[in-house]
Amino acid sequence: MRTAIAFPWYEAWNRIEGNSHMVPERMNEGTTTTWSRPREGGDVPSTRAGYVALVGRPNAGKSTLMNALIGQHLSIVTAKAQTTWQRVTGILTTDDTQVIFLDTPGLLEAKDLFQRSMLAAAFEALDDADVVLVVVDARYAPSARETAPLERALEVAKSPVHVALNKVDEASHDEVGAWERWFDGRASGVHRIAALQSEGTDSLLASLVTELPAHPFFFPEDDIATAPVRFFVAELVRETILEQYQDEIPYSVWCEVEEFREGSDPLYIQVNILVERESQKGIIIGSKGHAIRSLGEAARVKIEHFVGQRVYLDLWVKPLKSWRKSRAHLGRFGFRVPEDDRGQK
Ligand SMILES: Nc1nc2c(ncn2[C@@H]2O[C@H](COP(=O)(O)OP(=O)(O)O)[C@@H](O)[C@H]2O)c(=O)[nH]1
Ligand SMILES: [Mg+2]
Repeated sequence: MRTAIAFPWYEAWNRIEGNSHMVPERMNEGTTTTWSRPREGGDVPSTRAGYVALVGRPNAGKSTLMNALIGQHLSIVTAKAQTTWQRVTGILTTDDTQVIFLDTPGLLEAKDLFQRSMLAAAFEALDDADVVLVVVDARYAPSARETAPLERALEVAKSPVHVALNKVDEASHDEVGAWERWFDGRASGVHRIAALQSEGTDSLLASLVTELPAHPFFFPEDDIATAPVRFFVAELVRETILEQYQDEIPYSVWCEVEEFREGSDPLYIQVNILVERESQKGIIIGSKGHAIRSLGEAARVKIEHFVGQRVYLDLWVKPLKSWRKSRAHLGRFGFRVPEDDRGQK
């Protein structure tokens, strides 16, 4: 599925960076599927390009790894499980290779429509991948709880599978060895890494690249993502909510950019924080507004770093009753609500 790429990212990003000349005209048409560099002779492209899907259990370090490989904080990361809710695409381009990473929500036992939508995003990425990169938290032994969801993913994977045994900075020798034995015969390559320290990531990347097909680049060389800046801004607010609030609050919140005032200085951005229940609004705001002020300050610093300019962040909290249970709301927010899910709760 490599059609209908969304391009507002380029416009906003390049405006911010002042690089608008780097956006090919036709990228703005919205339906272009490929973009190729000039080829050197014959029909075989001199470049490699393809999709690598990062899949694995919640908290394995998939997003940390993608960010380390891209060299940008694109996909949000927290110590809490289930941080990534939707697929996030990150693009790494070198002279002759373009690797498009698909970061995905964790493989979990999906209990409701919301979780099934997250799982669907992970499986969709598996389907789109030229290489599947299974990321494992090697601090835990390969118990049935850890391996059962991986087995299901491996069953549907049609492309070569590589494994990143992550967090080797903290994992014991025994656990790492046990995982290597478990993947023996199940994967084309097993790599020991510590994504947080970018340890082992270069040689992992080199192995992934050898699996990619000869193909023209899919995206312009300067692009690092396919989603609009608005998506990343909203995600940074949600990341900060995951960091600053407890219990069910971070899982009841969806953030969306309501207004992004181009050209303003500081850049005015209004983000709506949608909560499931009226009572959660008070918790987000906190006594005398303390909580939301601290949220706003921390999120603003992250967003300023991301967009490279001063930002005025205006946060609004609004109830959107039971949005996690609504097909319509989930669909509008970009979740992959499974088509055949109507009968299920
Ligand atoms: N010790 C250690 N922690 C890591 C490493 N990679 C990721 N983490 C931590 O694991 C947690 C989950 O990471 P995240 O990337 O959000 O996992 P995801 O749910 O698989 O995307 C975060 O607290 C990361 O800082 C690593 O190599 N070593
Ligand atoms: Mg993640």
